[in-house]
Amino acid sequence: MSTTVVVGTQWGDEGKGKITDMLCQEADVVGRYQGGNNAGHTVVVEDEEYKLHLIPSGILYEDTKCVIGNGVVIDPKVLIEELDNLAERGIEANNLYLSSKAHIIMPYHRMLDNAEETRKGNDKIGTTGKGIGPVYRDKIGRFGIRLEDLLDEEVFKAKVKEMVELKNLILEKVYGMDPLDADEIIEEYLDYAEQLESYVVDSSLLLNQEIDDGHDVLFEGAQGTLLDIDHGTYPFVTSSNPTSGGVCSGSGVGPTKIDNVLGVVKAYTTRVGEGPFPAELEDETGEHLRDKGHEFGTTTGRPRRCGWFDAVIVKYAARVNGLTGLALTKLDVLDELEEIKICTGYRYEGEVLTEFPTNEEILTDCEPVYETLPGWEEDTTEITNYENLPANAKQYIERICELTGVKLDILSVGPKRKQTMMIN
Ligand code: 2SA
Ligand code: GDP
Ligand code: MG
Repeated sequence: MSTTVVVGTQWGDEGKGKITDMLCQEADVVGRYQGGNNAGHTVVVEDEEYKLHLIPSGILYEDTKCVIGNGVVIDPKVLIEELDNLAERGIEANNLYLSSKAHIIMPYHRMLDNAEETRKGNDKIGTTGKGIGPVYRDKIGRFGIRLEDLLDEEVFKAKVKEMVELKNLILEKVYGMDPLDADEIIEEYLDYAEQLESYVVDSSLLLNQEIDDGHDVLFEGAQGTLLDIDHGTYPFVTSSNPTSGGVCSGSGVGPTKIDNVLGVVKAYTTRVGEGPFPAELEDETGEHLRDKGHEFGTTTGRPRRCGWFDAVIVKYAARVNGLTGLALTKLDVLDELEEIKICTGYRYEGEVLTEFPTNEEILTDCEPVYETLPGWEEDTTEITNYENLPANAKQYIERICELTGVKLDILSVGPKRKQTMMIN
């Protein structure tokens, strides 16, 4: 029995959904602890592809309990749509649990997210437009509306009326938008309340009981380390803590109960949205990675920016997450390249930095320092045993482990379950 956290070590989309789904074969419970439906986690089972946004990637196993923790922000409309879509494909969410303390996304959050981005123009963050920043802002500002409020009609009505009055001032005066009608929102959301009520629980109690009963528990991070509000490339980040520390506050499980922190890492780097990206490739190789890796946003469809593997950021991710192992994904995307580069440092004002800079300006203005390794120019997608990998592929992986200081636990060479090697 163990408690394992699955975190993204880069800018998200490392393949956390696939890795979580794989680990769910053994897990009894899988929980989300931060983010919302900005996330897009893809799981491929046989020829079926599932894109999950709010529901943990354990839902495809009948007996795995799926928990949406207090640190997650829930758009009830999206959650109900996701449940309906799964039901249409024969997947019933009998084992879904929602924290009563999770905050809910309201229509004004989505509207403000998009209005603020438009207002920022060239300085925009490149958000997913799902209302994530505005809902977390209300949570921290103690204006938030939680799932438990939604279930109490009188409390909910009062809160919505107060908030709509306040938000209408901003929508009208700052953004010149039409005001919202509180009664319409109340009617819409009370209908959601009826549909979601049966899933709502004290999720901290549930998770701790599961751990104390000796069950295997997984926590599935969304986004990635460099999108963390504290440790990421601020201000070009999301508004939650995807790093492993976020598990404790976002689920109500203490740090002494966590055994492993598995860092999911793509064999190259991608980023969607604005912000610095030292190892970015704005050339044919970048396009090759995007085409072969199908690097388009799972939630928004936006093309992802692509670049070489950046060991500086993954070493940083190892530090801030306390990684115990790596799950390296998408190695197969590099199969056709003649040579492959790894960014090992950043050159800035005549010095080479090998620790991730805390200053955004350095990250924006630095030059990546690369070392070049030979490619393997062989198809790896059918390989099921690490020893059978081409020598140059093994050399590349070993160099990644050496530079980041973390051992390899899992290797993935395709989106399917069977294209996965468990190393340890
Ligand atoms: P937000 O919407 O406030 O969280 O956006 C803030 C930044 O966080 C980035 N972000 C993401 N980056 C990668 N993947 C995410 N999920 C989707 C996916 C993204 C998509 O799986 O592909 O479909 O576009 C995700 N969610 C948030 C976002 O790009 C901003 O840089
Ligand atoms: P997540 O947000 O970290 O769960 O990642 P996404 O699902 O947004 O993006 C990862 C994409 O890569 C998905 O389309 C996966 O099906 C796919 N994928 C995962 N692992 C591999 C792999 O090893 N090789 C290839 N070619 N695709 C993979
Ligand atoms: Mg994703």
